[in-house]
Amino acid sequence: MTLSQVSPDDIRSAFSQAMSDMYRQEVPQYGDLLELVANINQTTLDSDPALAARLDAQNETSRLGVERHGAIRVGTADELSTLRRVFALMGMYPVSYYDLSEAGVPVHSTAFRPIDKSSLQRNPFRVFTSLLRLELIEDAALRRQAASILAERDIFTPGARELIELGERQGGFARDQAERFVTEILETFRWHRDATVDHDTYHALHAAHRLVADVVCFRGPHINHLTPRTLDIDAAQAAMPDYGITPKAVIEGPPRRQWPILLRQTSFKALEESVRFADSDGGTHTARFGEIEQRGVALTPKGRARYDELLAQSRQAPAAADNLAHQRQLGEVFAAFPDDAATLRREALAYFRYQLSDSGRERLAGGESAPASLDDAVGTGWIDATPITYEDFLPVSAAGIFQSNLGDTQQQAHASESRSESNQSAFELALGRPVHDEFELYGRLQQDSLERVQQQLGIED
Ligand code: OOG
Ligand code: NI
Repeated sequence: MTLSQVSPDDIRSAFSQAMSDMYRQEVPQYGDLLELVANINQTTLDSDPALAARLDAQNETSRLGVERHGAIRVGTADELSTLRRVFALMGMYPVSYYDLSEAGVPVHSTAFRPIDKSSLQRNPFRVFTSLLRLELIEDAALRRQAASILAERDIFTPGARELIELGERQGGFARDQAERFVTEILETFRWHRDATVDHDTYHALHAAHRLVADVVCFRGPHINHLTPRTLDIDAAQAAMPDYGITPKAVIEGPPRRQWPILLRQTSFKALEESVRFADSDGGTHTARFGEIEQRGVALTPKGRARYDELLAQSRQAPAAADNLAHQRQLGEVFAAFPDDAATLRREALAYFRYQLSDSGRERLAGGESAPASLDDAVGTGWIDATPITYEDFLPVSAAGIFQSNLGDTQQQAHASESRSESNQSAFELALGRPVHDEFELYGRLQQDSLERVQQQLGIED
């Protein structure tokens, strides 16, 4: 990047805003959802000064109002790898591999997101991106037909393709180029009510799996939801009916906690939208829905293994009928998971960012020296340890979100949250590079903060 170039963080922010504006036009209920979440967040911050202070210390208050994730589904390796190049120009990189086929959904996925501290702080926009696995369509003729339909489409405008090349050649964009880039790329995510196939083809693909029809029958990977971040998802779920929104039955992920962990999500049903088929037949298609999420601290591999165990244990009980009962069941099982910052940190269950505290700074200036051990320095208030926010997704929750939008008749997900290696290399081949390991990224954020504060204090280790 040279001096006259726009930072990828600015491009990502502009793109995220443009996407939000477009989606608000396309799906008016999304506007209601934003309003609901903004109200809940304000009330939560007003009534919980400790939480407000914690978010401030994490430098997250400012990003909260712009924080979103979106989701798209693509059909070919070329579409996926070109999107990787597009997102890289916005400072977004593929993190983690999610195999949804274990839950009966014929896709595998990654999430494109910023990875370094300042970019995450600026705007953590993420796009959950799924690649359809055509090989899971059983009927060989239908599989070939789907592949040839996909081979004929280009989900990028000619202008977008030119700008991708240009941006890569220059190592970034000048301001006017960046603006054009955002405008051109937005086209890829737009909803088109004109399907590219006739009614019969749509039905055949739909019968194979609803997602197959959604990916194959349209001109591009329409954004299917944009999710704002709430600070209190239980309150948001309860308030949804007041805004004319019907939530799915249960909140996915861990239960409510004093120290929130990972990710909790709820969504509302997909909209039934009218479409026009290539033979001018009319019909409907459901693809787009609404979702809200609450984010907590990122867990270490040890914490995550504990989470997976408890989640699996909670799933042995018969499914609860409503969210209150579900949360009660989950809460009982998760009582075994520590719920205070000191234990989460000491037992290395979660990642923390270390910073010299105000009082540490004063004491240092006054000539005092800090305790040599990290635990003592945290215990005596020299160093603040604040939770590092989870920036990724959970496969079981994602499967639950997919399922709830496939209609209640389809089976519930029962995959484990554990990582599957099986198809990851095929996905990475299509993507054109390996995905980042989320644990490595969180570990590095923690380690960088630790080294900085140790240097400030002159502590060795
Ligand atoms: C993606 C569903 C997964 C999440 O938040 O877990 C997801 C999709 O429906 O395409 O967005
Ligand atoms: Ni989502």
